[in-house]
Amino acid sequence: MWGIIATWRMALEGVSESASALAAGKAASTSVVDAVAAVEDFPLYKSVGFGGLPTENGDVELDAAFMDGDTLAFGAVGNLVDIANPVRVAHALSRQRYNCLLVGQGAREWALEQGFREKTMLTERAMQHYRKRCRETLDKGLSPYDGHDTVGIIGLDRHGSMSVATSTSGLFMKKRGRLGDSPIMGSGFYCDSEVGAATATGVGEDLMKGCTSYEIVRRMADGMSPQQAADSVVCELEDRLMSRFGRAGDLSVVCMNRRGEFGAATNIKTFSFVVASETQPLTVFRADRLR
Ligand code: SD4
Repeated sequence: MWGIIATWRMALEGVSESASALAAGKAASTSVVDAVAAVEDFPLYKSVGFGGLPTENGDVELDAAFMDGDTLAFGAVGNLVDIANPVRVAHALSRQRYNCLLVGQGAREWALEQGFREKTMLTERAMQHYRKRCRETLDKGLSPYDGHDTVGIIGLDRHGSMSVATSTSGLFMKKRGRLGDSPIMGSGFYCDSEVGAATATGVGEDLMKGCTSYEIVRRMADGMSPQQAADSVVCELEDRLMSRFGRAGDLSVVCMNRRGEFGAATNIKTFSFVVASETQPLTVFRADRLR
């Protein structure tokens, strides 16, 4: 069995290529990294990689992660500036024994030392969005946070290995140095080849409150189907946030177990996700708000 699942329609092209690679027997690890890198490279996606929207200071600070479900090794970068493919840096970090999560200047220096390519990630189009937002919010002060989506991709290969990778520019107009859930293991992603994997998109500050991805994998380990695990985690987290915190941001998740069965859940009106597997032709699905 092989399979791949990704957050958002923007992953379609990358998933399509990696689905063929997985069908041909390629490893889950390289397949998910290549699929995420394809999204990072596309200049018109405003929330990932090249073309991502900037912080309130006008810099593009990117977060990305990778986890290998066989070894539980992970690598992640946060607030990485002007390096072409953050997910490839995260993948390389997962091969290190220590220093697997690097942020800011340290992450950039390490990437450059390793020979990763420098690239100006702020595009003219992203700059226009930024200037427009600055004008709109001149009186009220800057107010984050719309225009954000993370690509998160899970792969299962024919050898039974699973991997997950994420990449995002985080929240538009975020503070310099702000990290969301996407580079944080257990919140934005988790993967265990003996069970399955999950990845999240939405408001990182809220997704982290539930250790969302780890919780989904734990429920799958306890015997829930991927769909049951996704539904129950999103509903319960939203309830907890509402009753204890008084509000709940966007929470969307996808997951897959080691048999290639998948699930997705959201508390927003519609959330698109992409799936392909040995038994599921490449399809863009839409999950609707649970209730
Ligand atoms: C973050 N979770 O930085 C990311 C952003 C995102 O849909 O996924 N938005 O908080």
